[in-house]
Amino acid sequence: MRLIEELEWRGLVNQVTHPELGDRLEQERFTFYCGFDPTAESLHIGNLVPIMGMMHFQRRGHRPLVLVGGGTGLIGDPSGKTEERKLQTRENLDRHLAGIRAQLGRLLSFEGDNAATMVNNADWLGELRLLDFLRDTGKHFSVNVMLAKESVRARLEDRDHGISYTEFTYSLLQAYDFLHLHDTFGCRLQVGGSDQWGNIVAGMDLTRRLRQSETFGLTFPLVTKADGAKFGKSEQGNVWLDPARTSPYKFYQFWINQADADVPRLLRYFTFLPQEEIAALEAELAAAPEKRIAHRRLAEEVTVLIHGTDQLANAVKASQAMFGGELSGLDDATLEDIFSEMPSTRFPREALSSGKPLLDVLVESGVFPSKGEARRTIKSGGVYLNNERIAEDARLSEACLCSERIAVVRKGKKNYHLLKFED
Ligand code: 485
Repeated sequence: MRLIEELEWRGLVNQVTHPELGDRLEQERFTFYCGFDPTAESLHIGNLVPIMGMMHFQRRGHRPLVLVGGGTGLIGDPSGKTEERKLQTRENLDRHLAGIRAQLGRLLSFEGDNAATMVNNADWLGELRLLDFLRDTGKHFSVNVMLAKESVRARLEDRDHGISYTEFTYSLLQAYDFLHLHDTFGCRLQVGGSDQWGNIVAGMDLTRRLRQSETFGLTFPLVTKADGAKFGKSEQGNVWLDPARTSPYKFYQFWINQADADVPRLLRYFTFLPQEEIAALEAELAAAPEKRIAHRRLAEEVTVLIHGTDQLANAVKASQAMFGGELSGLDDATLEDIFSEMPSTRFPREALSSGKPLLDVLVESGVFPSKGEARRTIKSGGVYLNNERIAEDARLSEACLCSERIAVVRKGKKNYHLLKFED
């Protein structure tokens, strides 16, 4: 399958500037670029579609330039935004830049004959002199045309959410980047999300006017869910690629919990699985959705891609723990993460050596309203400590701990309660 056909089959193409781009991508090796502004310290899964897109291009032999917006990040792209952004401080921007550079660095290949190159537009935008810029670049932009662009037009209608001169200038800077990368690296294609269309075309126009060179653009879709909602947020907010912000377990669970109707599309977007394999998973999903085989495969593929195989193994183990699986070997942090939505009670560490009956502990921590009820449920085999059934006469001891400080109580199938023994 040709690259463009694969991208189309996966639903990864929103628009192309030239109908012949697909042919050209088979005949020539392109240097292409995609830009990321350092608006946060980590990328989130909203950025994953363009990253997957870049990876597809690289796998087919094209050369990626990964641009981080150390310059444009100081300005703020108004595309798709309904309000003026707050300016970032330079210190925050530097921190964000370091974070996203590291993440992008792990996803693309920086080796081989189509090795990716990372560039930072602060290196050239920072050198621009205002008068030169206005004369050499600004003169090629028509304010009339700019005002008609979607990103600007939306902001003109509403006085309260207007647009500053600063943000208005953003697309000139991105256009200048394309020109610069064309001159420096022979870059002929820019890719980005559908909100970047206007900026991409602006750069193509500038390069045509100043260099008489033909350049290309391709945009990826914005991912939405079957119910129309924005994709990529959980109830707790963004799903980040940084494991310190969204743990690999939570990340894995995010994919497992997708609606059945979304899974076929997500498999195409976010995995490199071939067509036949995705078709087989879709058939499985239609025949036996309750088995969640396709969901699990999706979660595994994306978790490995972002967090690696060790973290995937942990995430799978943690997920099984929730359903009564083995808990030993999980540490405090993992247990707190898995059971973050469950209640917990703190006890002093000394309680462990007190030999106190577990019955009392279960009442003190509110797992049961009375000893009588606790006793009855234990007798019927419905109370577990670290997922092992407990006896009526069980007592507290160090052996009750599952990890460094935590013992996990379960009542019935899924009612968990953590006991935390602290110094
Ligand atoms: O020369 C460039 C300088 C900056 C940029 C691109 C080229 C960044 C771009 N203006 C932007 O704002 N991108 C967004 C970002 O950085 O978060 C998102 C887009 C999304 C997709 C993604 O970046 O909203 O559609 O392009 C990679």
